[in-house]
Amino acid sequence: MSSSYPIPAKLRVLDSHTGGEPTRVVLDASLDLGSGSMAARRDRFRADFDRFRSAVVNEPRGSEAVVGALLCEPVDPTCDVGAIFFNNVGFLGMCGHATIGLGVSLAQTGRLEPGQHRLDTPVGVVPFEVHEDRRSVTLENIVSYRTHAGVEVTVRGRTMSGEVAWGGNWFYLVDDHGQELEPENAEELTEISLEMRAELEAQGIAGDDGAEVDHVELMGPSPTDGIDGRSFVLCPGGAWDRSPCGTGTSAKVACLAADGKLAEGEIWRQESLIGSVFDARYRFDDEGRVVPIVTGSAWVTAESTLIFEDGDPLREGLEL
Ligand code: PYC
Repeated sequence: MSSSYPIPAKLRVLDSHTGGEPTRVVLDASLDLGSGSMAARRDRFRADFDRFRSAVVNEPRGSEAVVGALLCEPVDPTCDVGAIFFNNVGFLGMCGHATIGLGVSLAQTGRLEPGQHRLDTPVGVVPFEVHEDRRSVTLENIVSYRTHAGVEVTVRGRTMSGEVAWGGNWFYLVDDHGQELEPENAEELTEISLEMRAELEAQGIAGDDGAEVDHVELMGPSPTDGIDGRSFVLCPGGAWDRSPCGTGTSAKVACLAADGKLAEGEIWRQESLIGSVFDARYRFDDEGRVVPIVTGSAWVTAESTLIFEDGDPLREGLEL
């Protein structure tokens, strides 16, 4: 962190939730992130402004579930919006629920018209459509794919087999975990998923270029007709995603496509632990790669100004 960087006294934000998962869009941070690519700007954010990240999303102004979206000028000239996503412990590549939250928040407050837009992110360009209701958004995620199948982990004496896939973040997806995916089990599911993640790390299982597989996605059946699967997603900072997780749904779709279990254009409806739903499908790009397309809805919860008073011992947030 650059110790000379002052947390601003005030910061305007838009808060929303997408299927229960909070997003905080930062409107006017004016951080000097340089003139490089979006990934280089994310790296500069991480290196020089990490206290800012913590101040915005952590308690007492946020919570471990909040994903921040720093609104920035896009680098790609075909884009009209840029964003860098971050959470209680660091940075995300892409974030599906936050892209939906961002689109709805900007549309509901008159900053973006319904229609087609293009979001520049550190991991690629994400075209998205804000629908006329200004409530729902369809995003075309970056190319998603499975890198490993049949990856075994043993936790509490049970050996499970799962897949590693990229959907804008790295996921370990497991079906045969033997757990009930119910909200009252959230604490236990979190513990088990943390143990699985530690086990993956101990085995040296990683994504491309040695990237940490920092999300765990437990899949199971839904009790509701018309829903194809329920997911519990553990996020990098130990929070669980209240939404079905846009990048996690993308990773799932990539795995289904790899197994020939979901055809191009066919709908996969994935719900979260609390029953919120994303509709997903995919198309093949020119190189035959899977491009997930995810639709969900968000609700604005606040248009506010965060205040960082001089002398507040928690000005930089509480990093637990
Ligand atoms: O929706 O992609 C997502 C996401 C990632 C982490 C939390 N939500």
